[in-house]
Formats: sequence, structure tokens, C-alpha cells
Amino acid sequence: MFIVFIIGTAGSGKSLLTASFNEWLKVEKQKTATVNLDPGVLTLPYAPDIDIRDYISVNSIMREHGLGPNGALVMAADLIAEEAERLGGEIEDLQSDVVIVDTPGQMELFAFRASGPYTANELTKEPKAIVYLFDAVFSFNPLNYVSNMFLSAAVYNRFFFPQLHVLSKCDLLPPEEANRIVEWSGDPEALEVVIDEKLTGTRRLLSREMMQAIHRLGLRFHLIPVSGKTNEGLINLGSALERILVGGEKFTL
Ligand SMILES: Nc1nc2c(ncn2[C@@H]2O[C@H](COP(=O)(O)OP(=O)(O)OP(=O)(O)O)[C@@H](O)[C@H]2O)c(=O)[nH]1
Ligand SMILES: [Mg+2]
Repeated sequence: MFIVFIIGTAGSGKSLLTASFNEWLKVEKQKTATVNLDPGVLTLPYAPDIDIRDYISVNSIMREHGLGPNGALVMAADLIAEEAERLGGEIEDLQSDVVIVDTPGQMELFAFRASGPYTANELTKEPKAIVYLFDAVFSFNPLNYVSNMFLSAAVYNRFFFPQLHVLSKCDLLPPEEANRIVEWSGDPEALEVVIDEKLTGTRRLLSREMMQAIHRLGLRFHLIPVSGKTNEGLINLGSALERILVGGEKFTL
């Protein structure tokens, strides 16, 4: 069994990608399951096999602890850790070969509090990977792109799982613009050129230094363009995950 966590900033397309990738894998005859770890979500574009909302209610937390929605979400994020063992048992019972885990809307609640990495580690001891989403529309601006590189490096630093990087919602950009972002992700010099072109003053300096720092650390962010709406790129995402998790074999043989 392999566990794939979908992580990204609010609204970057995590839930729709969970839905589409799950469906696509099923068409490919792979044995999959989905887990919703977002206690605050109202509607989902898929029917999760396991749903944290069956264990934790944000509305009850607000009522019982006199908290507002954000305070309740913070508390809910920590309560997820207490359910890790039970969730892990449910995941084992599914007997799927690949389990896709949709994470909370506000990335920082899952990635930057101690409870997220704890939960991810305790759920099961099976091999895990992270798919980190770069929202295409947001990332088109080089300043945002570099900020997202930093966020994704911070996520890697928290979990230390193999991590793939996806340009999500790529259908929202003309192909040549999406390709330009993909080019930045594989070629630091191309990114440096656009930073020099589009940014000025301290922003230019900071973005260039931040980008270079990440490259000096040896972190690589090659982006796979993907759309949860049109299913573009799901085949490439599937192959990349198979390469890092199962050495290029199918999850379900
Ligand atoms: N065009 C297009 N829209 C998308 C895509 N993925 C998501 N969306 C839309 O973007 C919005 C947010 O998508 P979600 O899948 O809910 O994103 P999320 O990261 O789960 O959002 P939160 O959990 O609230 O942080 C929705 O209106 C989706 O329909 C995509 O690939 N293409
Ligand atoms: Mg979501």
C-alpha cells in the first residue's frame, strides 16, 4: 500500500485533483481509495472512503469551546492527531494499493503544526509521498512562483517524504504560459531572466537570492502540468508517482 498526500495552498485544487486522480487510477485498473482530512470542508467533489468529518465536527468545537471558525480549525487540526491510530486502522482495512489523502484547505494547519507530520507518520508505516500543488494562475507571477518554491521547500522540510510538484489547474493558462512556468521549474537560469525582467529593486534581489538558496540546497521542483478539470497530465503524475514509489511498476499488478 502507498499513501499519497495532496498538499497545497488554499484553493490550489487539492480536492478536485484527489477526485480526478482517483477516478483516473480506477480506469487504469488500480486499486485506490480516498481519505478526506479536511474537517472544515462542506462539499467534496468525491465520496471519500474515509472522512475525518465522521470523527471531528468543526461546528461542535465552535459551540463547545466558544471558538470562532479559525480557532476551531486550529483545534480540529490538532485533534486529527488523536485520531491517527483509528484512521490508520481504517486505511489498513481498505486494502487498497494506493490511498490518496486530501489535506485541509489551509495548508499551514496541516504542514506547519506538529500534528500534521505526526498524523502523516502515525497513520501507517507504509511508504508515502507528497504531491505539492503550484496553482498555475497564482504561479504565473515570478514573485509568487518563488514564494511557492519556498513554501514547498518548507513542506519538504516538515515531512521528509519523497515530494512531487504539480502545476495545478493548468487548463486555466494558455499552453505557452503554462510551458513557461514549467521551463522555470527545470531551468534556474530561465527563472533568473524573468525575475530580472519582471521585478525591480528589493523584490528582484530577494527573489533571486531565495531562488538561488533553494537551488544551492539541491532541492528540485520540476513541475508536472496537471488539470483536475480536464484530466490533462494525470498520466504523467501517475508515472512519476510509480517511479518514486514502486520503481516504475503499476501500484496494482
Ligand atoms: N479550471 C480548473 N478549475 C479547478 C481545477 N482544480 C480545481 N478547480 C476549481 O478551483 C476551486 C478550488 O478547487 P478545490 O479542488 O476545492 O481546491 P482545494 O485546494 O481543495 O481548496 P481548499 O480545500 O478550500 O483549500 C474550485 O472552484 C474548483 O472547481 C482545475 O484543474 N481547473
Ligand atoms: Mg479541498
